[in-house]
Amino acid sequence: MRVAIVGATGAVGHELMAVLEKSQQEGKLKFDELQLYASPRSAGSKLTFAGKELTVQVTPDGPIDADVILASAGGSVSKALAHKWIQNGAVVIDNSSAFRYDADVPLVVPEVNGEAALRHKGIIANPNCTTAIAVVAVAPIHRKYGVKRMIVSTYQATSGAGQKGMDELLEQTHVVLHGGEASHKEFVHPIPFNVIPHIDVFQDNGYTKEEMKVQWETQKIIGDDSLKISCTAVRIPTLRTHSEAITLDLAKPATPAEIRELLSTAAGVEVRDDPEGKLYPMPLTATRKYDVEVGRIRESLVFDGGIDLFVSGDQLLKGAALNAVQIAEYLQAHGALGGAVSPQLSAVSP
Ligand code: A2P
Ligand code: 11C
Repeated sequence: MRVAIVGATGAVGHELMAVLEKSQQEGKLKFDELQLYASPRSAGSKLTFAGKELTVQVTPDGPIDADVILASAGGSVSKALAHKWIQNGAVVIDNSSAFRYDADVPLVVPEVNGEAALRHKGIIANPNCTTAIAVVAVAPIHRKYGVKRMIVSTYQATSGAGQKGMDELLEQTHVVLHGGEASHKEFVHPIPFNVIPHIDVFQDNGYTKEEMKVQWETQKIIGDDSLKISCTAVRIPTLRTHSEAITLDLAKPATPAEIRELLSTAAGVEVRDDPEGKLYPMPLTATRKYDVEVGRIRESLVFDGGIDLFVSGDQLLKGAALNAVQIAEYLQAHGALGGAVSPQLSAVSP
């Protein structure tokens, strides 16, 4: 069983390696070869996986001889190359938005619609981070109570713009703290001490593409096009955890206690909800955590029988790398991935 990472030197690539290592140690994803790819800029550089040095290679413009390819080098790279990578039978789990809305490409969050992954035709899409983080909390509620309408306001970390986004936050904060004026490149305005209600490009309806992705992708993952979602997506000066305030209008009324009880056993969720004890989801506590924190669960004052809640989830983990590896684990657990497995990982030389 051979795994490849395209975009191994990026922020998500880094997390993919960490999540893969843990998954292998825990016996979840069994594989015996890891190939690392990035742009020509990084070719020849070394990255350590499970105590072994692996060499980063130039991303091929043709087939990749692997069983599964975890791609996180951006939409344009995936769009141009993914169909070539899979010519020898590999499956791509793609972190970009290049294929998410194609009818024959499953869009998968394993806790919600893992079985959709089994119907792939060579490409499986990993959702937008904002959607993946929200949907682990909302899907169980939808299954039991029926979500009719959903209002989401996001607080999105700079990691959404990759390693360069996090670097810009740290560097420009340093500039401001030393009396300078912040500049910006990865974001549309300076990010230190600011919030920016503009992520991705504006659409004709006045919403940004990031905001529309939350509707398009949630509908596809949950399998319900009648679920209406209004989203306001906002970039904030944090490093790597997205938070979201979510209001749900439910078909069947629910109490906060019922929702707390339901989510306490939901996969991928950690209920963190004790306002008296100052316990609620926050980037500070959700960062580097696999589970999405859910709290501030309370009755909606707008929708009768509706619910308000707050979630925080690590953008690089459930929002990207972790979800991708979980899809691979799901495929393997269902006999849909990988051949022979040896206990030792063999390093791949270029
Ligand atoms: P490189 O480090 O060689 O530029 P991030 O999202 O953190 O910015 O990371 C992007 C990842 O995608 C990096 O690993 C980067 O490699 C890789 N990448 C960017 N452009 C290409 C390309 N044209 N072909 C292959 N990989 C690319
Ligand atoms: C952000 N959600 O926070 C974006 C990043 O569709 O995969 C991921 C964009 C995507 O900037």
